[in-house]
Amino acid sequence: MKRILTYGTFDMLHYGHINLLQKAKQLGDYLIVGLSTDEFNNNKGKKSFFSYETRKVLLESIRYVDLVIPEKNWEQKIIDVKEYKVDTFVIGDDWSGKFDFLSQYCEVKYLQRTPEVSTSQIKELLKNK
Ligand code: C2G
Repeated sequence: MKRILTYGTFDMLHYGHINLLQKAKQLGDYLIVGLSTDEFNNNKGKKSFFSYETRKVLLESIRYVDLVIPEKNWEQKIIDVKEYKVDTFVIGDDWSGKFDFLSQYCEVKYLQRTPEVSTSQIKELLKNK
């Protein structure tokens, strides 16, 4: 069984996220998503609209997602890759090159980001309504 791992905040879930998750799942058989906790989001300089628990329920309802784990810090990726016997780490190409260090533990793939949609854009539209 080919195991895939990705990470993200996945706030205000939209089709850019779904595209990424669908493409990630197509790379293997089992998709693990490391979901940024509210505390880690602060560390990332992001404030999500939905809480970790809400974002987790939404992610778990997506057919491509097999397991959601908390992403609490930048350092856990190597541990997660080993613990979950990950074959491929995948993330959007807005992170291109940033996680190449994982290539000694698993395959690393950067997938094309879906243009023209983002959580910040959706928040902006809602604010101006
Ligand atoms: N994404 C995408 N297309 C978009 C928006 C997002 O493909 N229009 C992808 C991102 O590239 C990422 C995933 O969806 O792979 C989740 O995006 P975010 O929630 O913005 O995640 P981010 O804040 O980039 O967190 O340790 C890694 C970080 O936790 C990644």
